[in-house]
Amino acid sequence: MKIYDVAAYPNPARVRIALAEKNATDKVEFVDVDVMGGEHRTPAFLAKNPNGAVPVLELDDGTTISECTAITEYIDHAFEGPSLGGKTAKERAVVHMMQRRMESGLLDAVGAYFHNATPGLGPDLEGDQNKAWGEKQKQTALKGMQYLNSVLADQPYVAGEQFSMADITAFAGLAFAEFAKIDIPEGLSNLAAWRKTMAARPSIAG
Ligand SMILES: N[C@@H](CCC(=O)N[C@@H](CS)C(=O)NCC(=O)O)C(=O)O
Repeated sequence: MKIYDVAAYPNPARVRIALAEKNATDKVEFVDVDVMGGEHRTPAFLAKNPNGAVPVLELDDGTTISECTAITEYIDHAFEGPSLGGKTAKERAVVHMMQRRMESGLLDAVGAYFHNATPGLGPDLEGDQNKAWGEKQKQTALKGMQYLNSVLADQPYVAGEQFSMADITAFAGLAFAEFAKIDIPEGLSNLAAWRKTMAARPSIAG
């Protein structure tokens, strides 16, 4: 199976962390996509992901799967190792709820700020910016950080007692925020402590 991505980007990082958690990184062939050169917007790439974004998982039978959550679901079920999506009905529901909160309220909000209110990927790729929307999404991301800090006051991981894909999404969101120069508000001590623990995990520290 192949993963089309750009190694250092925040969404591809989610999938790479998931693979590392399962000790399965070497089961995948990584294909570098020239995003800065616009390769992700060519007809050939849009046939793999009509949203024109990385990462994309391509199975050996030719099936293409985009969206990190869907790719992580595949990885979670295809490989042995710690569960990333929860085991019981309740665990799975809570993981998906929190993963989506971390996506819409943090990672995607940072992305919207980066692509709309900063130079983003540069003038060739950011042709349709909406600065006001981007700034609004920065506020959403800051609220998301406050929310996450409150969640982590009562539990060690984003979705409860176990590490999950919700932690991966949140960690990628904070990394993207740092890259986009969104300062994490002062005093979010639970968030800071959790982030330090995450950064030390072998799947993330490398
Ligand atoms: N919701 C998507 C987001 C994918 C995404 O936005 N990927 C970024 C890289 S981190 C991308 O390809 N951006 C290209 C662009 O903005 O033109 C997922 O979960 O995979």
